[in-house]
Amino acid sequence: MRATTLITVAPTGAESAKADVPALPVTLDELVQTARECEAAGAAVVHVHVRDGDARPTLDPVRLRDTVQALREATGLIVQLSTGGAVTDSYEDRLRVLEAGPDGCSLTCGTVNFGDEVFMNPWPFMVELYRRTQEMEVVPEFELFDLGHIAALHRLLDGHGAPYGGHVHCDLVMGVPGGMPGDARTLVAAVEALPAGATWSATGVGRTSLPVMYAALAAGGHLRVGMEDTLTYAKGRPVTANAELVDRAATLADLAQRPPMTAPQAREFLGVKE
Ligand code: KMH
Ligand code: ZN
Repeated sequence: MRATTLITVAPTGAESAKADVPALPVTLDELVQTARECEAAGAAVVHVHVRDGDARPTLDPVRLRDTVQALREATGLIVQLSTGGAVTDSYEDRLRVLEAGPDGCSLTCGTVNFGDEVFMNPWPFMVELYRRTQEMEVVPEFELFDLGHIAALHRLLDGHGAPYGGHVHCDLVMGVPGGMPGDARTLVAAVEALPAGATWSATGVGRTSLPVMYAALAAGGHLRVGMEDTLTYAKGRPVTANAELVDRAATLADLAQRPPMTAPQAREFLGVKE
């Protein structure tokens, strides 16, 4: 079978304000439209953060459920909900995200400094979230912001069994101020420390987006791009739409002779429930 590249789009995030970034998709209509464009450009997974009526990040259960349903109706994308939310969200609200019935969710494997804030993921929270993914048949994607998070991932898998779907897929989130740097040598060190058989994507935040993308393709990894992670397409040139980031990732994947994975291929690859 020909090698392919899984492309995930993270279109919104919880950190940027609509007032500062008018192209950010924050309403349900904007998100669905973005998801359609990104699917056409080569994405197979959408990593979702939801906003409220004032465009502020929210984990409101009704909005989350409506969003999952709308994305399923409008696209074939795998719907992965963020359980990271915003740094201000409570553990209880973050655990409740799974009740919206997504295909997958993020599961961050440790606490990390996050710019001037702290993104909290203490061990008991990680374990409880992992247990609920198994019980509720949601495929977790292990978010790794630092090398120490990989040690926590080993501990989680050793002590608490295999993930739902039977496959360990990770995302190296690189270049966050406080986490691991977004460069090739750190990426290689992280990949070498992953559990045997795990697959991985990489995300370079801010100006590390391109170096991380090239390093990931060279090292056989998959890609995550989107306005959650990068607001600048090139120096002095803001991103105008998520689809242009997906389009560039797809072009580079094609050039690397590993074209984008389709959503049905990605479902099988990740072990997502039919
Ligand atoms: N917004 C960050 C605090 C995730 O989606 O799981 C956490 C985050 C990771 O974005
Ligand atoms: Zn996120």
